[in-house]
Amino acid sequence: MEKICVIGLGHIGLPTAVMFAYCGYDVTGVDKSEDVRQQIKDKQIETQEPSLKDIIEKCMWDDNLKISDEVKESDYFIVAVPTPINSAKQADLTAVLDAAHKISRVLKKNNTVIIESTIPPGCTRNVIVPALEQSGFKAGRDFYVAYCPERVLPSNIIVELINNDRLIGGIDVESAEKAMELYRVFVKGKIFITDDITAEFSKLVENTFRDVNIALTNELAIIADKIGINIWEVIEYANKHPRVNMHFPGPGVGGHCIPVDPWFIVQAAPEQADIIRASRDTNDGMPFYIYKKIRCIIPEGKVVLLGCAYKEDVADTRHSPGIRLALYLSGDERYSVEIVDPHVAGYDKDVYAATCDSRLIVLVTGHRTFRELDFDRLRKVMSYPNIMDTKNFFNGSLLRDKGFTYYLLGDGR
Ligand code: SAJ
Repeated sequence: MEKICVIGLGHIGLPTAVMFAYCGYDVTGVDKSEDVRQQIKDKQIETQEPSLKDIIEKCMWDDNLKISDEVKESDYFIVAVPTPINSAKQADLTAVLDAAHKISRVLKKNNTVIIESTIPPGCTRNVIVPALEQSGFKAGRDFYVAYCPERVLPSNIIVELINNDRLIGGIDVESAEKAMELYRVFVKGKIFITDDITAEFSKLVENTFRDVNIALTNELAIIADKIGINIWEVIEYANKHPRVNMHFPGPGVGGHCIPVDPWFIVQAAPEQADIIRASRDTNDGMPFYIYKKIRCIIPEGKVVLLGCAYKEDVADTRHSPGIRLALYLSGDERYSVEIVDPHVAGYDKDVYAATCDSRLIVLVTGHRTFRELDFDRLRKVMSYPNIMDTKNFFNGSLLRDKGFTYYLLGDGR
């Protein structure tokens, strides 16, 4: 059976490696982290994907999923390593280049190299291909190169890997077709073919579209607070229009993609990307805006944040708005802050213990377990019954009936 080497066993690389192994390929999963490799071997991975662990077990039992720290000779190479931004908001391509150099040392004629990591436009052909050609082989002539972005939602990865449409950008048509043949073994969605730069840019645009639209609603929420209207009602009514589908305000934008990908476009066109940069600044400014609202609600005292994961029902805190908000509060001697998060290790799990003597609860992440809170009990343990809701998560009138003072981001009060 053909061999596939997947480099980077994170949120995307591991499920991708497992899918190909499940389809019978001889897959080697490579990760530089000994902890990551050991967790996979011991089937102790942190995942919200129940089926993932079962599939890993099966593939390792069938011995067509091997875990290694070394890039091995293969027919296909898939690069799924992180591409974070550095402090200058520029793409950090260290991991992608490291993977390309390691591939170049084992590359053979007619191999196919596929990049899944999110990268700035032009990176495949101007940065990665030259690194691969250090093998002595010529891209397009001796081996194939394609860019194939993923668009899966963490916590639903396996289903979306199989069913979502995929876009494949080849450095030439043959490269795109080689990659399409490979993904067709498990992708049931449509597969669209284009060139590498168009595929790179499309991925960035998908997430930039989301970031800009979230920024619009965050700016509207701030305006609604100023002019005294409820932005959530406005969005509900605006979305009744057959061609309007607004996003929603919140405490900021977290995760490893939405807050990062737009900066790759700004980097490619710094003079032109005004709306994109301004949207990033708006979204990144939301934790501080929430902090200023807290200062207007209580002059001092204990604040409890419900949630620090970047979004509901995940354990990921990358670029998390809740963590940023907690830093503002803990840096202000007038406040003490505690975080309750049922999913993220190292934080309180007992809301009632954490909210003892608190003056304010702030809903930051809409974990579904927060829907079962006993507010009568919370009312008894808090010293002041204040609740701020940054996601329109709770039923404000019910809380007011229970004696809470309920504050909602963007409702003009
Ligand atoms: N958020 C809002 N308002 C909204 C939607 C989201 O404030 O209306 C916030 C969330 O709370 C979170 C952040 O934005 O902090 C990101 O949320 P997300 O739902 O976009 O979650 P991600 O980053 O896990 O997934 C996105 C998805 N991209 C798009 O929806 C265009 C996913 O399909 C991508 O695969 C993923 O980024 C990625 O890996 O690129």
